[in-house]
Amino acid sequence: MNKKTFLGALAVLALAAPANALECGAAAGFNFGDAFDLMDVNGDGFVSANEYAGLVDAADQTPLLTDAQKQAKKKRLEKAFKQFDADKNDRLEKEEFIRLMTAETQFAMKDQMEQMKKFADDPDYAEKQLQAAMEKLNQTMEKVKSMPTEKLADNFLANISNGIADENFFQMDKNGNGCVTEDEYAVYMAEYTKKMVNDPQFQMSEQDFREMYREEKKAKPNCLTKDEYIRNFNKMATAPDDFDDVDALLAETGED
Ligand SMILES: [Ca+2]
Ligand SMILES: [Ca+2]
Repeated sequence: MNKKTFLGALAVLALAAPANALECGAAAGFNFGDAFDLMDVNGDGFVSANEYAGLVDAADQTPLLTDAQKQAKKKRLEKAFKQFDADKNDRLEKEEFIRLMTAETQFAMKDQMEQMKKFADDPDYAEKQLQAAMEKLNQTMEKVKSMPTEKLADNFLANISNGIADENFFQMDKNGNGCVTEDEYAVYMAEYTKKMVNDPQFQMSEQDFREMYREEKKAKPNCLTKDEYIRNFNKMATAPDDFDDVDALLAETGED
């Protein structure tokens, strides 16, 4: 393997997968506070076990790690969630997350050093790994290129919106049985929108959400499923496009 290929392998190591990107980003001055904001999908100020699972799964996508290394990384990350949850509230506040990522970076660097050593010792192995990684990257690029920009943007927004809805559902469905009751929904949503919407004029009360809950099409009474909630949430998220509804809302709140 010549020097150019070796440098290429280094570049591939730095690519794509979120966990890895976060680590590399940190080296490039991207701070873990920014990483926290990315991981806190629904923006409520903490990373839940559900949001954190995205980071653990991303270990599978870490370029050039062996399967054994990926598994070890996932186990390590799973354990870290409990270890770094200092106040034991099953969620990572910003400080806790930053401490976790700082420790994880050390491990990730060790993994990469091991890989680099293997590459240096075995050029054929390195070449093969590099080719596989490049192929994967090309496939992703082709997929992205073949999609019209508008569709790409729509998908991007839909992913964000569905991600937020998914996390909210996880928070509301306390016993994890796939059903959110009217009480769970109304209490959580009123609290959540209070946090997200600064202008009190556009905040909604628990009573507003109770009415919304009753109007939502549900297969079972007093049980909002995740699919139903995602539909409900997306409807709410796109409401401002519907001018009649905004006018009605303004009229209701006594605003001309
Ligand atoms: Ca969150
Ligand atoms: Ca905590």
